[in-house]
Amino acid sequence: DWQDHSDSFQDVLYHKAEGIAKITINRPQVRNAFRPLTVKEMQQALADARFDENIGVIILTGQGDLAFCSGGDQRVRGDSGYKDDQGVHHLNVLDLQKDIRSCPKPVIAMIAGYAIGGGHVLHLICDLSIAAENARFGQTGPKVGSFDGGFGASYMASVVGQKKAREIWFLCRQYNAQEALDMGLVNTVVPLEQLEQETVAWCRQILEHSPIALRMLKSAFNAGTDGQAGIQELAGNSTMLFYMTEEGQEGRNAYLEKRKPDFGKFRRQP
Ligand code: 2NE
Repeated sequence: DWQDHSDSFQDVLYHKAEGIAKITINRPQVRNAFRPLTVKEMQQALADARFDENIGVIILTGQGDLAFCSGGDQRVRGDSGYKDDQGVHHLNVLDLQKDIRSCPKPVIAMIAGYAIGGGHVLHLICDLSIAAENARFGQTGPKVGSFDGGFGASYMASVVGQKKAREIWFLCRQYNAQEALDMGLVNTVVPLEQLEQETVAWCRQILEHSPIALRMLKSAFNAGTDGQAGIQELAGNSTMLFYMTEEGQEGRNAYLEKRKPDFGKFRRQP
């Protein structure tokens, strides 16, 4: 039973239940295209889920059966980004992508209908993607005068291979759920009516496992593709684990007690 935490949001629904947070883009009239406010609210919900100790896994999805997300709302696209109500131009979805990548909890895309353009990149960078049979995938950038040369290009190539990634971007075709499964773009395909049930089953299985092991693995996978920022995440987790040891705490304690640290009592592992 989902508990509703959407109160402060306009474009997003936010629910929690039994260790799972669910962030839903709620703009079905435009196939869940995002405007700057949508992205801002998704970032806020994601931050809440990250800092909520009871949450172990996060679902990202779109309202209705027709679309996960159709990318940036072209109606508010200005000359240098997407316009907010004050007229300021943003590409803040790139910040959201980084937030999803660096969130130490698994993020799962639950996809019914279209995942297109910037909406396709959003599912791509989630840790896992679960697709309904009616899901359709693709990029449109070169058709509408846009592109995502960040994760949208290089991370896509690491997921589906260089040839396929170039095909997806250069031809702007749409791919059905089975084709997406065949190229490793999604983890599984299920009948539409089972989409949420199956996604929750995957979440429950993840929730049975060690949070630190999952956290370390996510940052280890990121380290392989995210350069210095990926290494920083993995290293940050190492620091966290070191802080949890007596050896790490001896340094802190000695400093606070104004004495010389005694590291001699700790074994030097081979
Ligand atoms: C998603 C897709 C394929 C769905 O097609 P269909 O036939 O199911 O629906 P339809 O009739 O095209 O769309 C329904 C309504 O939603 C609006 C449409 O204009 C239409 O509105 P009305 O005519 O009923 O008033 N709508 C859909 N997507 C929208 C969008 N992105 N912005 C504003 N309104 C949208 C089909 O709708 C489609 O191809 N949509 C456009 C996909 C697209 O090109 N997205 C932008 C890519 S660029 C991007 O996202 C981006 C980036 O590349 C880099 C950084 C940040 C963002």
